[in-house]
Order: sequence, then structure tokens, then C-alpha cells
Amino acid sequence: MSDKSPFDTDRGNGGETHQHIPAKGPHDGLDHLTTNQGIRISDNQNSLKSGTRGPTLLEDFVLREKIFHFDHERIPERIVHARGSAAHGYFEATESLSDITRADLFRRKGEKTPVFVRFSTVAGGAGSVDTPRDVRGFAVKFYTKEGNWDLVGNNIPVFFIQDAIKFPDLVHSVKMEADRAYPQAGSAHDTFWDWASLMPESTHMLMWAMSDRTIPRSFRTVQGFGIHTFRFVNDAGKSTFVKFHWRPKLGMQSTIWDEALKLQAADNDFHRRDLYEAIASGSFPEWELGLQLFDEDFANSQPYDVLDSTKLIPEEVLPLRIVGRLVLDRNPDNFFAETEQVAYCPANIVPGIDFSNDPLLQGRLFSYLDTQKSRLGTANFHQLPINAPKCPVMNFQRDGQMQMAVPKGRANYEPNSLAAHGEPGGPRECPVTGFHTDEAASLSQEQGDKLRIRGELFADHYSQARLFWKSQTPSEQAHIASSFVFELSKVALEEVPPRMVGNLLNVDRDLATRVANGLGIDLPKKNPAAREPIDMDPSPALSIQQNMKATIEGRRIGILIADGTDAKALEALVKAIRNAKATPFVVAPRVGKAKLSDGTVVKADGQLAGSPSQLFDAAAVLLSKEGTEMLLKEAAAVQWVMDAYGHLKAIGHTAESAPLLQKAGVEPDAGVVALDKGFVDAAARRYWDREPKLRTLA
Ligand code: HDE
Repeated sequence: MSDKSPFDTDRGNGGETHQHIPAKGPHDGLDHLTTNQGIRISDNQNSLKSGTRGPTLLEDFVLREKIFHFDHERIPERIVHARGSAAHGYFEATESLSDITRADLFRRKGEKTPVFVRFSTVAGGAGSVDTPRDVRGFAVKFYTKEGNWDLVGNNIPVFFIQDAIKFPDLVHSVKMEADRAYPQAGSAHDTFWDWASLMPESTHMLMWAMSDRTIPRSFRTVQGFGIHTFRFVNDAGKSTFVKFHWRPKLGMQSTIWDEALKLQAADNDFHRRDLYEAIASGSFPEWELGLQLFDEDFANSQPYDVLDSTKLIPEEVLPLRIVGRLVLDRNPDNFFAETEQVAYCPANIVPGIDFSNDPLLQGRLFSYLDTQKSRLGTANFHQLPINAPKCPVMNFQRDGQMQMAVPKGRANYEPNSLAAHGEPGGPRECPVTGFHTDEAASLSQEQGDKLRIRGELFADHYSQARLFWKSQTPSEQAHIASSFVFELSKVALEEVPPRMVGNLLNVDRDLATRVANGLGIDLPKKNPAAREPIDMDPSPALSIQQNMKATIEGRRIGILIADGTDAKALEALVKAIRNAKATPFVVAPRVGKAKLSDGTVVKADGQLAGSPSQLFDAAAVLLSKEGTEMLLKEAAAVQWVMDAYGHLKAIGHTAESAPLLQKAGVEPDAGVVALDKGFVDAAARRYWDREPKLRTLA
């Protein structure tokens, strides 16, 4: 097959028009509507009937083809990660790694490789919401010159399980319950916690899942991780272990739980819209690619197994080497053709990159190709434009449903001697440039008898859960403990919460006690640990709050106005926000019209009831005396301010709006500032210390 897809042209006939048919009809120069057979359609409003009021005729092939195609528009959704949003962009190598990998995309500084990146939630269906508490998928397809490499990762560096054989159990337990088909897109229910409390190896991941990592502010503010240990292999055949990290240029940012819940009501598509609008406005999301590179001696010296996906390597122990950047600069043209039909597969790797024996990764190497066949319906899904490599694809694989390639000649087998007869003989293998599996026998126990067994250190289920806990700020710890309380409080199987708390006692006594108190249950006995946990040094890199960037770049600031709002102050604020590379969003009681102090009339970006403050990163209350009086009687306005305060956001205000702030229960603190006194700077952070005054956390 050539590197040009048969569908690169936008019309099936390659755009040709026959000379004797007029190119345009009497319809203002628009293209002609046709059937899928290219027959021009004369009437797209009425089906063919026998008489004015008679039955529709079976002969109406235009109607039948249209309805037939429509009936089959949906394809099976992904069994996990069904809800996703994606974008095109590029990866740029910022240094040459030719000494450690022969992978072409890393060899030259400045080399750019096209990518397609899909973010997703895990548990919900394709039509579910964007902001449940859930892990986010972060899948990158690199269209390299040597074929496609897919780095199919998540926004959390560890996973729930150690061995692929447990994956169907995990997914069954977290998805909606089998008999009642709820809850959608959430883990706060019986079956998930029943399973999780019986699976101590999930504890480390549960700590992450209960943290603010799983309620991100935006796809643009999540980190990404390849999770498994992979290998780089250089020209000399030397292999180096590698872990992949994506770091968002805007810094990490998450929401808080109450905000995430309210976002579900305000905008089901919060993350999808955010990604799309950022790219459409030219504010391109960007990440750095960081690597943790290590050898076998390092691996053997660690108190955990680097083949265990429930473990991470602290950055303080092995710092990241930043080797490139990822930029997303183009929205998909068509959601279905691209975002839905893209097929990622961890088995897609290129020469210079190789797998490790991580038993989770090994299972994934089977799963993805298998699932694509049932989801996309044919073994030829790799020919779809979004999946097709941007380098030549040549082999003797033939036929199958929906075959798009039209190979010439008889050479569909190898070896052959057809070339000797002047016929095309087809491609041949290349021992020099072809993919070689890394032969290095490594980690002494990686080979041996056939056993259903795991490495010895896999039995340590709690040390890194404790490490994570100890690396969080008090505010983050309170969020984690409270999430456990929230989730377990939804569990009706009464033995499950104590069983879970019994596991948490192995992580940290304070955590377990707070969860038990929050649930109102007695502190149970500690469950025996398969291997006694050890204390590791805290890793501040694991905390969001300690690593946020003090910037409003890429954020959205809500500005509440009404009739009488000071025109100059509004202009100055909008300008200041734009200068800081953020987006101002003006909210007014009547979207079409607000009459400002100088008599000018402005249109707002959103109507008050439809633009609650959870949609914004900070809130400016820019009201006159008259506007304040009017909005004091407006519950949506009071709620607007109350939620901004409750979600620990900066609130900028005019002196005249004080009564509204008062009614919303706002008390003065560092985040409540006069609009002309440093609001834009104040907007760059959240005010965690406000929280204990507002809600009881565990
Ligand atoms: Fe996946 N996973 N997974 N997974 N996964 C799928 O592939 C699977 C795992 C991840 O945007 C499926 O095309 C198994 C870890 C992402 O299209 C399926 C195991 C990580 C996406 C599948 C895992 C992931 C998927 C479902 C345990 C992070 C979405 C539909 C061995 C490193 C990609 C599909 C996209 C999707 C199987 C565990 C990430 C069924 C068997 C660990 C981001 O093949």
C-alpha cells in the first residue's frame, strides 16, 4: 500500500467531474449532493411516494441508502476509555538521544514527528460526563518515519493491578453494576470497593485515585505516564530501562470535589470543550517529555520491582531527563473518523524501543489488537487515515473485509522469484534496519520455569501507598481521606468499608482513623500484610499543590457584570486578563445586553444561570451599586459568588459589590481582593487554607 490513503481526497471519485455534466447546478455554486454511488440527488426533502398521500415506495434507493447508512453509524464503544477527546500535533526532540536509542524520532535535535493524542476517562460510556472522579487516559500515537509508535498511558504513574489476568475483574467491578446498570462513570459503589478491598495490590493506586489527580481541571493540566518500564536499545544493541513522563507546561491543576460535582451539572463536556477551544483560539497545549533512564544495577538496588506497575520510581531518587516537547495545535476535522476510530496499541513500537517483562504490559500487548478487531470490525482498521502510518507500508498481507489497498501483480508470497521474470517481486526483510527484539537477558529472574507466580517484591503492597500519603500537603491529605469517606459511604455491603480501612491501617494509622471517623465506624483491626511495608523518603514531586505554577496562562476568568458596570474598569480587567494569556468570560443576567456606566451596551459571553462560577478559575464581581441591588435578589448570582468562594478561588470585587459578597458568606482572606489591587496575580492560585473554615473534611 502506498503512503497515500485512498481517502486523502474528499470525494470517492478523486474529485474528477465528467466534462459533459455541468459542474454546478442551479444552487449558488454549492457542490452537488450525491448518493454513495455518486448519483446526483434531486430532492433531499421528500421520499418517493405513490401519489401525494400514498405509501412510500420500496424503489426509493435514495431514501433506503440514506437510512441504511444512518442505521449503522454507531460502532461498539471502547470497553474502557470510551469517552475521549483528541487533537493533532507534533513531538519535537529537544536533544539527540542517539547514544541510548536507535529510534529515529529521538536521534536529531529539532526533529518533529506528527502525533495524534487522545485523552479519556476510563469507567464511563462514550456519552458520559467529563468530570467524574476517574483516571484519565493519555494516549499518544507518534507517526514516525519508521512506523507508528503508540505510548498508551494514563495521568497517574501506577496502576490498580500487577498482572493482566486481573484486568477484566477490575473493569467489571468499576463499571456500572451488572443487574442495575448504574452508577455510570463512577467508582463509588459496592462492586468496585468489594473488589478493591480484597485486592491489597490496588492500595497504592487507590491513594492516587482518591486524590485530586482524578478530578483534573483540564486535560491541559494533567501529567501523563507510560507507567510500565520500557527499554531503549541503541545502535550497539545496548539496552537501557526507561519510564516515560509527560509534564504539562501550564503546570498541574485539579478541581476540588464539590466543584467537580457541580461541573457535571454545568457542563458535561467541560474537558472536551476546554481542549477544543484552547486549540481553536491558538493557545496550544504543551507538555515536556521527561525520561527516567536506568540500568539493571539501579533496578536491583531499589526496594521494589521495576516490573511491577503498582510501583513508581521517585523523581527525587531518579530525576527526569527532559528530552522533548509535545504540542497540540490542530483539532480533529471529524470526531468519528479520527477520535473514535483511532486505534492505539502498546504493541506498536519502533526499532530502538522495546518492552520489559512487566506482566501487565505483556497482557496489554495482546489485548489492544484483539479489541480493535471487534470495535472497528475488520483486520484492515490500520488503513483508516487516522491509523495509517505516514511511512510506506509494504507486505504480503492481503484481502479481508474493507480492504482499501489495490495491490498489483501476483507477488502475495515470499520468497518468490517473480522479479526474474520482470514482474514486481514485492518487499523483503532487512536485518539491518528491521526491528530486532532486544536479546539482553536481564534481571536474573526474568527467565526460568513456567510458573503462575509473581516476583517476590510484588508482595509489598503498602510502602509506596505510604510514600504517596507522606508526600502530600495537609490539604491534599484531607482531600484523600474525605474521598475515601465519600466513596465508602456509598457502599451498602457492610463488611467492605471496615475491610478497606483495615488495609489502610497498613498505609498510615492517621489516614485509617480519619476514614473510620468520617464513616462513623469503629477502627477495625489491621489486615495482615503479605510483606511488611517499609518507610521511603517522601517525594514532593508527587504532590499537585507543591508543584502548581503561579500563572493564569490558559485559564478562564469569569467576570460578573450587570447594568451600570463601570465601562473603564471592565475594559482594563479584560485587557489585564488577556495580557496574562488567560481568557476573560463575561457573565451577565441578560446575555444579549448590559448597559454600562458610560451608556455603551455590551453583549456578554454567557447568561448568569447558564454560566455558574465552577466554569472559571477565578471570579471577578464587577458590579455597580445598581447592579448589586438587582443581583442580591438573584439566587444564581449569590450562588455564583458562594461557589467561587467555596471552591477556594480568588474573588476580585468592586467596593459596591460588597453586599453581594456578604450575602454569599464571603469572609475576607488573601484570595478576596479589590479588583484594582492585584486580582490577576491573586487569581493564579487557590486558597487551600480557606477550606477548613467552609467544610468538614476527614
Ligand atoms: Fe488499557 N485498554 N488495558 N490500560 N488503555 C484499552 O483498548 C487493557 C492499561 C489505556 O484513547 C482498550 O482500544 C488491558 C494500563 C488507554 O483509545 C483495551 C490492561 C494503561 C486506553 C485495553 C490495560 C492503560 C486504553 C479498550 C491490563 C495505562 C484508551 C479499547 C493489562 C498505562 C486508548 C481499546 C484510546 C484502552 C486493555 C491496562 C491505558 C480493552 C488488558 C496499565 C489510555 O484493549
